[in-house]
Amino acid sequence: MKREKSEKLFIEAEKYIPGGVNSPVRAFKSVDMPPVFVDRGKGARIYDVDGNEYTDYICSWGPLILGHASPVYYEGIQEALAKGTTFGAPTAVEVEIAKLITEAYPSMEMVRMVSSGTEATMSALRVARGYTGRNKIIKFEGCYHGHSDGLLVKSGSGTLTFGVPTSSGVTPGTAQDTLVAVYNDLDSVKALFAQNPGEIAAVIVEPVAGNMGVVAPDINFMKGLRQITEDQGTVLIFDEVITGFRLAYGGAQAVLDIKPDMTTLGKIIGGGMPVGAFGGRRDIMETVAPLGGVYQAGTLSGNPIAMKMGLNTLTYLRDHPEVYQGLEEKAKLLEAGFRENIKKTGVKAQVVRFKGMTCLFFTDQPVDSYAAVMTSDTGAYTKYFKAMLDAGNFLPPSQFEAIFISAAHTKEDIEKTIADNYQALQQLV
Ligand code: HOZ
Repeated sequence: MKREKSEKLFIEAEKYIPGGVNSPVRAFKSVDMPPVFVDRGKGARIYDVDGNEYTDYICSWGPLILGHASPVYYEGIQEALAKGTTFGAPTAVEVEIAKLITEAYPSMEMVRMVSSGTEATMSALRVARGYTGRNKIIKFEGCYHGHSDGLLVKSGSGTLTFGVPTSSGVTPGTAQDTLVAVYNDLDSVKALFAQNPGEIAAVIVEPVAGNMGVVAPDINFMKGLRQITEDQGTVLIFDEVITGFRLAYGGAQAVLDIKPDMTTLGKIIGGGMPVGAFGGRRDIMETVAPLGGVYQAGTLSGNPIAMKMGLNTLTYLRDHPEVYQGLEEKAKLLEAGFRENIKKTGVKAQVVRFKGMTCLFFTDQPVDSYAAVMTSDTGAYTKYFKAMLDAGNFLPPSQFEAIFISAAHTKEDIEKTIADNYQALQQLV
């Protein structure tokens, strides 16, 4: 596949933008090639600036649950644009989406809209600290909660991909309030509580880890987190920026049947626009300004165009529960096909799937922990990625990211990808 225009654009981009990209995970650096510049998308497909067509398994890193450029996202948008794009004053659509979110997530009695997942998690932690009057938080190694200082400690996603799980520029003072535990290991959490009695404001966790590839939660671990945080008066925050409205309409908390104290959302709730949200129990959320002393604000928070696109998406998902059944069926098909190909080719690889989220790890160890994730052969992933890209499959350019599918992907798309997967794995033998 030729990508001359992409290559030229990248050379130009590198002159003005650090690494030529506006978010590191887009750089394709870890798969040792220049990034693909996208021209347009439709349904399950994206088309690059050279005219190459791909089936998209990134889906903008999760938001596009209905595929690219679905008319659902755009309903009423021309009219909304004509009225003006931002006012810095409340609009009716903000109330509508807040109502819908709180109905879908009973644990979120109140919600505040922001413009990204990073803002959502950063703000949720401030609220938890304000509410409890404590400073320390617990996060898990390999979990990624955006790029605010205190959360860039032993993080996932791009930080893992580029080997900087703890970012430079984070002060020791900030980092010392972030305690790091082991995902799926309750004893590691108990030990931190024992070492820091009465000091832990919040435990923040991805209820299904999706930023170190995909690691499914051990249900007893998650239930244990709920119990210990309840016992210790610590705020349990589910970071559902990825899993919210994706695993199920009610997110991972509905699937796992666990009620956190606070939840962060993003991605899908914006219908492709930059939106995040944090919310939780009323008594906790009433600490947020102007009701309480925890300050949080944003010029474009609750932007009416973004809210309308989010509302369109969420309303559609509420009214079409078959979307979730379809996503899971397609993910199961992908899982079964990949497993069969691994068996036939003898390549050392594992498939992890949780509901509609999937990941293929190049390791011979079952992947149920960060430690197992880290045994993956990233060189093998690079070769695999390139072969899949040339066959027309747009996979995440990193071993440590999830495969996302959308309602627009068909069974035939998945079957073609399984066939391409076989050929790509053969090249690794
Ligand atoms: N970190 C997100 C994927 N796990 C994508 C957002 C980004 O970093 O660009």
